[in-house]
Amino acid sequence: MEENYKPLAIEEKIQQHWAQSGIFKATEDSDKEKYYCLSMFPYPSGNLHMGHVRNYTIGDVISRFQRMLGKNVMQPMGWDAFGLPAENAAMKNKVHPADWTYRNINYMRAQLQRLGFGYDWERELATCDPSYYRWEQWFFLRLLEKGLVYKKTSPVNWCPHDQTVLANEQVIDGCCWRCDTQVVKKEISQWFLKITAYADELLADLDKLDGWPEQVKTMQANWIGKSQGVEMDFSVEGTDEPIRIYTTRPDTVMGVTYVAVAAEHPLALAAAENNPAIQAFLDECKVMETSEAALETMEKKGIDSGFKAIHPITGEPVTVWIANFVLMTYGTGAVMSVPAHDQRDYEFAKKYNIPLKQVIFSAEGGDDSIAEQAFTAKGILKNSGPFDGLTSEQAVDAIADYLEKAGKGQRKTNYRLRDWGVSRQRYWGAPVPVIYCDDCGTVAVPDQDLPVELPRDVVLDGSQSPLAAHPTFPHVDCPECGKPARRDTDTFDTFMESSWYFARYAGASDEAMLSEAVNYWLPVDHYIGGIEHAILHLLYARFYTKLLRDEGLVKVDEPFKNLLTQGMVLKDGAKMSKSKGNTVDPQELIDRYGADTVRLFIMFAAPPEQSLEWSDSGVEGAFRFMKRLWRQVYLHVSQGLPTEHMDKGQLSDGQKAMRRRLHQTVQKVTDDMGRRFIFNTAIAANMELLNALAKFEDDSDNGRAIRQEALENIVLMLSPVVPHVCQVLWEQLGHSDDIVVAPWPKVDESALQQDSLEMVIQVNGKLRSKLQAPVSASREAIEEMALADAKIQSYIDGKTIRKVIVVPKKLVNIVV
Ligand code: LSU
Repeated sequence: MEENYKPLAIEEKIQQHWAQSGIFKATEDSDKEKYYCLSMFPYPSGNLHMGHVRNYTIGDVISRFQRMLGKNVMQPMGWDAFGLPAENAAMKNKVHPADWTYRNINYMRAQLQRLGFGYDWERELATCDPSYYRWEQWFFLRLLEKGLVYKKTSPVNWCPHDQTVLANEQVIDGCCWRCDTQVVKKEISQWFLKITAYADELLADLDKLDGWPEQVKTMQANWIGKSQGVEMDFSVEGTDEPIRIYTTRPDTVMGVTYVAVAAEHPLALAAAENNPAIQAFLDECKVMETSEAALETMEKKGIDSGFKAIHPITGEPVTVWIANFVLMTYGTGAVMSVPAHDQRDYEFAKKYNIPLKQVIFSAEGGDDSIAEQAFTAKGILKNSGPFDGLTSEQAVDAIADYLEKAGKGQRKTNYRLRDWGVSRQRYWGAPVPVIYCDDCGTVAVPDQDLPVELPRDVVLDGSQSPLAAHPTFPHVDCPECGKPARRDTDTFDTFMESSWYFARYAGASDEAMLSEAVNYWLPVDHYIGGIEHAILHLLYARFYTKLLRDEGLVKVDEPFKNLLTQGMVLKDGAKMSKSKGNTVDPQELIDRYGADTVRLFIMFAAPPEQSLEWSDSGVEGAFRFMKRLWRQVYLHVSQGLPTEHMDKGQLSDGQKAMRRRLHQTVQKVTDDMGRRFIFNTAIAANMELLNALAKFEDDSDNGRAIRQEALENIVLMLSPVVPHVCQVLWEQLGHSDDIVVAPWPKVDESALQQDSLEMVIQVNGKLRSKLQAPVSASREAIEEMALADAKIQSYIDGKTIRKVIVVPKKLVNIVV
């Protein structure tokens, strides 16, 4: 065995061995229990970020651990390859998005291999490959047949100068990122997937996800946003169309002092006719951002529409305002406003001098003043006519009943969730497989004509929709009547590809979207990825799984059994990012210390769900530990491996203590890694064990056999984290098999048993001595031993013993 640890040479050799032996290839013909471990696949953006390294190390450690526990493990990897970055890079560097993407894939694949991740590379996929997206197109057409997709107009960010649609991230302070022209909202026709049809199931099935963080389930539940409320109509003076509103607080309806409608509401449009001031306000609203975050923080503005709405219960007229915080795309595009009991309505009312009417008062006589802010709690109704004296809860029902009887409203369950708009007016994505014919209307591309391939020869100058501008792509004969027709020239949202890739890894096929093998592997047993995907990706993947199930393609209801959301990698307290200039390049570290040290540092620095603060000294520390581990095996091996078997019946107390320590560590590490998914403490326990072993200077036959046992176990237990060095050390410890498939250490229960244990002896509460007491000793016997202790004798000599307190297994306190 070499005296010194040389990571680079070792790692290259071991990685070659893994590649040649195909040890990570996963098959379905196993009598072992399956274990599908998946890390979120990367965008091939260039090179690996430290965040990727963390994500993929966690996944690899779990995979390797489960394999050693005897599971049939499948861990795949691939590329979320479509998307805007490739187009932007193409424009910037004059390189084709496909070339840019595949070059990045090749580079990043080599980096992943260099880190020693145990992937089944035969399952690798790239979503920009026509053999992948053809099935996405095929499935879209199945959904079209079922009525689960539809087209409707919906606003996009539009740059009037470049004549192009912009993604949200291309709008900087309301202007186009390229030409700085003010961006406007434009209504265009787009495809939607009916995720709302599954809202109830998506919400209810969160309860099945025991292995998900509560936080993520809460975020999803809030996003779906199921609420019980009342829908009611306010008639409008001078028009036939009432304003329909929805509220979850019908108990406050008697406090309505105005109604607010969106700038696109028909009433707003009617108000703007012949009124330039209102028209100007509507134009202003058109250039507004509509994200929820923007809505929260922007200045709330409005204008009196001139219309009066009639309160459905009091019959009194209230002003109809047009307000920038009401969105046509949300609910009915109108809200009832109760400024006394809603903070946003309150601020708006104060700004425009609209009256407030308090109708809810504190039941317990608490502070319910509306002098400074709205009173938003529930309480007792006053100023509410027939409903006076009711509690909010009672009033909800009473008012709903009243409105229903009067035919002016009804109870309604609402969802915050909207249907999923999947059309993107971009090039680098999967083409929407639809044709428009003047005679036949919207026609699906026939299955045998799939995939609709993305043409390579496009002009990308950022000023148009590249597919629409292509000389031949849009032109096609109608599959039904044969007359000239036009293709849809949009591409799909890239979340479409990531909604089913986990299934494709498990059941790829040339003949079908998914083969039968998918039912062997699904659900994913452990899914690891960033919290930024807590809502959209995870919700879309869950939705897609239900769609696939209803199409008979998979048998599960939910795709991911356990979910681990790893924390961010920070440097100097901030997320590592190029824009902040605080990134650490994983490649440099790998080149310098080797993959094992990087993996060890990442896993040791923090529990996976917490953020990890980067530390150069931490990396150095990890490297020093690798050298220590190597050295101890070296010292042991260079004496020649022990030939005698351990004689368990003949162990000294010291030997027993060492073995006990070893097996306690096995127990702890197994629990930390398998049940708690906490690896830093598992690694620390191994480090402590190695330190204890360094002090265990016992070269008897039994002593050496114990050292052999301990080193083997340490190497086994660390191998998921630092697999390369452990493979070499395993061989040096006399094994010819692959540690990758070696069984995980078992706890020897007999080694845990303790014949005696150390107890502290105090005199008047001060530590004075220690004693080895047999585990089975009675209180009386322990007391006797303590009093007989030579050191203790000197403290109690000549004094009166008042009391002796024995705390079993811990201490004896002698009060004198
Ligand atoms: N392709 C998508 C993606 O996020 C995933 C798909 C399933 C929607 C983590 C960090 C990230 C994710 C970083 C994984 C960068 C892949 C990445 N990551 N920190 N691709 O390439 O944690 O959370 O952006 O789980 O700085 O790495 O990230 S990605």
